Amino acid sequence: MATLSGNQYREPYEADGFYIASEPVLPAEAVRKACEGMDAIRMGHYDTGRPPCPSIWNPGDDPARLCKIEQPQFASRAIRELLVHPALGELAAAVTGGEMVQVWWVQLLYKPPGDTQAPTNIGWHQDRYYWTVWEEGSELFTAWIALSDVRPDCGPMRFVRGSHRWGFHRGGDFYAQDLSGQKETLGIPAGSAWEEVSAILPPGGVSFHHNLTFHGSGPNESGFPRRSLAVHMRTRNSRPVHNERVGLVQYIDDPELCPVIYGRL
Ligand SMILES: O=C(O)CCC(=O)C(=O)O
Repeated sequence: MATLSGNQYREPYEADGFYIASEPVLPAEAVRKACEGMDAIRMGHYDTGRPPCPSIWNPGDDPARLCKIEQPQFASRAIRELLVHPALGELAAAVTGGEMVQVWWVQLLYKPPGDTQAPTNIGWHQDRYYWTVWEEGSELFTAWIALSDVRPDCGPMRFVRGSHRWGFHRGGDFYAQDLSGQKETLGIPAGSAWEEVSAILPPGGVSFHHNLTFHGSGPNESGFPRRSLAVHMRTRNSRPVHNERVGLVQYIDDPELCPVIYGRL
């Protein structure tokens, strides 16, 4: 059903646990507007009239810390529009082979630059650890949209190649700051190689990763903010535990907030 043909998208995703689209997928104008939406949310201005979900970073908090805001599409029209751009859904379907793709949770991530003591690293983790509201085996993945130029010195996300085949480990921690120390505690399967691949992306570029792929990121030494949206998606092969609408899945029946961006539910 995917309109982007061929296995060039799906094969690397299945082999490596990630796919990096290093050419812009989303148009510059839509990305520019989403950046304005991001700035507005960071200042507490919501053009939809609705705030994002409770978040670890709130307007007025230390600008030197990593800013993570939950469900920014609740609060910004431009971010909503970016998520439903057809190119994103088509690529997500091509990468995962999904006949249906739905956005079910979004995180705004703004990693400030600077040689600062404030925590801006993102520790090694598997997203599945945080997604216990979904039944085991659910097809869940993340599209990470770059809203700024994500160069090697910006603290890009780093994927561990093939780690989606290592099973589920409980040792990951999004908030860990010592990435090299943490790596030693993760219990990598014997005989497996730890190979990190940086997701270098232009504005509008997108990477996709499997829910078991280990990933993390270091400091932003570029002098300008690293801006992105982590867009958590699912295919039809997914189901909330007991089919209940609680926690992270509580909004999935609302197509305005959790749009189906490819196929039909
Ligand atoms: O932005 C990062 O460096 C990591 C984001 C992340 O953990 C995710 O998208 O799942």
